[in-house]
Amino acid sequence: MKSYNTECIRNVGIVGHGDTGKTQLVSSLLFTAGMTPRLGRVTEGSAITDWDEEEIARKISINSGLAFAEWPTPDRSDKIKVNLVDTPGYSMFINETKSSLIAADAALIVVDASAGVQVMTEKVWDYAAEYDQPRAFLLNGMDRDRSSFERSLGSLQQVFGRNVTPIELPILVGNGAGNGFRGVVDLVTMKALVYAPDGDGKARVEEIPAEMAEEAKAAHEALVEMVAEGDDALMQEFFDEGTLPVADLKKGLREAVLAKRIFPVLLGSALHNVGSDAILNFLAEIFPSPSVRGEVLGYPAASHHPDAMPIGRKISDREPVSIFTFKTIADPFAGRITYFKVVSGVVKNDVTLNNFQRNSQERLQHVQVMQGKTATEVNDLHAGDIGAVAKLRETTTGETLGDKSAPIFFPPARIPEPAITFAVEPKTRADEDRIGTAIHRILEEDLALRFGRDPQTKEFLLSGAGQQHIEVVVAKLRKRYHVEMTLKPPKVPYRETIRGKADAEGKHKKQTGGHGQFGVCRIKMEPLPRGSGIQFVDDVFGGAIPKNWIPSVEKGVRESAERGYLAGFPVTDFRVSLYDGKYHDVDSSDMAFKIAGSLAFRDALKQARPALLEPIMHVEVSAPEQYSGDLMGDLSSRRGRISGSESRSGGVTIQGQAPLSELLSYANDLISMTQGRGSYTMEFSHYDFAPSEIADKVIAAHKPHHASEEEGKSASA
Ligand SMILES: Nc1nc2c(ncn2[C@@H]2O[C@H](COP(=O)(O)OP(=O)(O)OP(=O)(O)O)[C@@H](O)[C@H]2O)c(=O)[nH]1
Ligand SMILES: [Mg+2]
Repeated sequence: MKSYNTECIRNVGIVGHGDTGKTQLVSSLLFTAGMTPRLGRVTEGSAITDWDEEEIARKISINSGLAFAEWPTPDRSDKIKVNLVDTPGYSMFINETKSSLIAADAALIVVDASAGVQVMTEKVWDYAAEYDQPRAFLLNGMDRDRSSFERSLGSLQQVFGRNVTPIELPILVGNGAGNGFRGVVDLVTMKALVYAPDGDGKARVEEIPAEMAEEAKAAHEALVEMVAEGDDALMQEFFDEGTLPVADLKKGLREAVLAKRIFPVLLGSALHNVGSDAILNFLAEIFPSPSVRGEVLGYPAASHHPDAMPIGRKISDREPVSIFTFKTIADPFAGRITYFKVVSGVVKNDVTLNNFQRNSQERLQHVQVMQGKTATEVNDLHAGDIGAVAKLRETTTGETLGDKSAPIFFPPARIPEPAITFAVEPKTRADEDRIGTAIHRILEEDLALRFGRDPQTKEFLLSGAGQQHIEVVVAKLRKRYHVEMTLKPPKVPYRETIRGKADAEGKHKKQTGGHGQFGVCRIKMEPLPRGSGIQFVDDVFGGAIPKNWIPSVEKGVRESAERGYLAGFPVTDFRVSLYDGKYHDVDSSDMAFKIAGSLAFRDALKQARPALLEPIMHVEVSAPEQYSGDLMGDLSSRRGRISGSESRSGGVTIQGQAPLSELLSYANDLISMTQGRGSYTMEFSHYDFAPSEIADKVIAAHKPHHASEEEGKSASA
């Protein structure tokens, strides 16, 4: 395998709403570039980047997939290596998209030409903007019956602004449906590109059809004007000549895209392989090479402080080696596979690098490039390239490795906290024994997943982005690791807090044989605003409790706050001030004061009018306009509050907030309400008091074992 220099590399994130054809597109591009002998198809389970068995079974992307196309350009003798990062579009798996898009230098946002902008279109736009990446759109599915170039373009411009500019126009026969989408007019070269449906993806170049000439000329001029706007010399040339030579137009477009002044729109049918070579030309010629995006910012490895001064690293072979890991695959047979981007320097096969986070050495045996699941070993990878390596000892996703002499730490993608928690139960004792190792591997792969144990019920808890996410994990556990788990109904992570103030004493005194135990503390407790957490204040004067026992009281308070009074949920948003106490020279101990702190806390909690908090989610629902009324009514009946709704190109997007407890079955309910045409996202927003009738039910269902409370009563009496 040839090795590619930085200037000959493009890293493109293929992103977009679910089911818009991203994975099919990647397979069609790979076939067009001659990378695969057959055109892989999602419907047949043969798409190159959906190779995981869960993906094949469900026909959706769950993981990001990696592939590359080698593609020639007119102005270079070498081919360009276009690395394609195919990402999931479903909201449940969108965290995976965010964490792998970080490796790209530009994003191709795939939009369904019959649906226009959808919920996840905006989300992935935001991710690309967060990473400061140039963006372009592909209106895919131009063969679909209900597709419309004008409507989709209108919806894109309405949401993302007038800088969304078509660089192609559709050539349609009849109404365009089925195979009536024949190709595109390339507004840069002003040629017609005509394709054989289900062919090799390469265009026959023709003159623009006469009936489109006028429309094409107007669109061409609009494009030229947009490009020239940012460049005085081009503007002058445009005024003098009335047009621009193709080479100048391309150069100007490249610069405008890089500067995020223009977001080009391309057209295609991934399914019928129409438009593919023009897309590859665009990715290779107009999208930037890694180096022209400038320096990558990192931090001195030693300092993880958020205010630390960043240091820049040029994407160049001449800089010290540094790589950033953006994905981990735990293969039960091949072991751990790590995807990484070479930020600087040249990574030679079998090199040993320093992991700056862990301060340990990792040997990169078998440096590879990926074509879906197929790995090919390479001798080296240059700055800006993307590759994979098997069997790193301890490195996981989001870490920086590099040359020991030049430490740097690239910030990882920020992934939100899980939205939902399920209790899972091992089917047998053997399953219980195996769960630990298996789940550990899956956690490494999936940054949006959490696993733990309920301190109260001892149940295993799995938290993730939604029910489907958790179901996929349970399926993986079964198929890959032969661990059988039963999924129980989802749990709402309620919290408890207080509404009033209290003053309490905790006294622990025991006289047994020799050494006694003695500790007394007095505390005040008061509520804090939502989101404050727990504050512990030392207000002890005159040594009523010696300094060294004060942390013991705090420990007692904090540990005790893990189980609330009402229903055993963690207590939060309060301040405890320790202001007095008593000690004994011989009998006082760390343990005695910890118990005293815990007793004082339990007593104060009871007095301070404990209350139940429930998580409130931010929800965004999109569906065809006709469902608007039903969806709003439904959200209100879920104790939801609607904060806005927007209509565009036949669709409506509704935003609002609702308690998580009312949304547990929303995924399924939405499907039946909208005949499967609605989609939604849900994100944790904040905690709020649960209304009393709800709180009463939750408390009744979670009757805590009152052991700790009994203990509290006897001791504080
Ligand atoms: N008619 C038509 N169907 C398409 C086109 N592209 C993809 N499809 C079909 O749309 C479905 C979804 O395609 P995928 O490539 O899996 O979509 P995706 O965007 O990768 O979906 P996620 O990864 O799950 O978000 C499949 O059944 C494809 O065959 C297209 O251009 N025209
Ligand atoms: Mg996909």
